[in-house]
Amino acid sequence: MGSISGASLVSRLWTLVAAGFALLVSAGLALAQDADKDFVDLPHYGQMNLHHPVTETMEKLVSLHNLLLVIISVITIFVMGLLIYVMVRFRASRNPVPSQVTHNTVLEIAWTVLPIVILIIIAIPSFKLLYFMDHTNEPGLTIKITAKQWNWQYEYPDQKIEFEAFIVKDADWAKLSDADKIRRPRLLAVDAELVVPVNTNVRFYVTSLDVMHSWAVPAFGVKNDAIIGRLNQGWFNVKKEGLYYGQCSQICGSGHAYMPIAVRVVSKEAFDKWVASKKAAQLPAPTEFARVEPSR
Ligand SMILES: [Cu+2]
Repeated sequence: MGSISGASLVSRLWTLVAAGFALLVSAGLALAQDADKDFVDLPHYGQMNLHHPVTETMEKLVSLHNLLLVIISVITIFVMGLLIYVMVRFRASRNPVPSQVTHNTVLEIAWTVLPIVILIIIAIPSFKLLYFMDHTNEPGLTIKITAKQWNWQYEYPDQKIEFEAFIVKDADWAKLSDADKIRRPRLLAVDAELVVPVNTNVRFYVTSLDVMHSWAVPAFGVKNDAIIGRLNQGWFNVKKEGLYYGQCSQICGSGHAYMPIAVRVVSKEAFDKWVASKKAAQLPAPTEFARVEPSR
């Protein structure tokens, strides 16, 4: 083995310094995004790890992911170490007569009990999170999401608002200003964003009119399948105002990549204003579909 030359040491140190600098810059960018009032959840240069969490669900998902990462890393390193040890220690040249051992009670109990303990350690937080994500008992707003090939239909039953959201076509997207192109990236920009209030439990029901789709917004830690004839339920409570993107996450045909999701999270006052303007702009429902209120 040759010793490390001075030049090589300097180049290694330089790589380390550069990596540290890149990390600082990306952390700075993330902080700058946090401070931004008009926050847009977009990937940034040098980003690592999952989406920046903006709901308690996503925070819990990130910590479960981190716990699993530690567990699988330790297991992988341990198994790798054992394999290397066995390959070296018991190689044919060093060990010409193979071992005839067939049983070892202590080892067998250990490799049965240890995985059980590890699985229990994983299962407890996993099930807790699963039940936490399942539903909310105190919804502040309810939304019905209907998927179809290839766009989303949104309905606010209590506010009596409904609209469809389509992807912005390339020709229209090209006409956007440069600043808008960054905030509303190609293939993610939609013509009508889903608007929800901040710090509110938003319950949503999701279904489909044709094939299976999936309504997913990574920063919220939400991904619920839209299935024909079924109403799936989910919820989120976003802590930070901004614009968040997601995509259909169930392969649903040739337009699968062209049904993005954009959710604009606004203050409660801004949400009320939006509801009022949306209602004013909406045409009255045809009489044959008008709701009949039960008489008391
Ligand atoms: Cu789809």
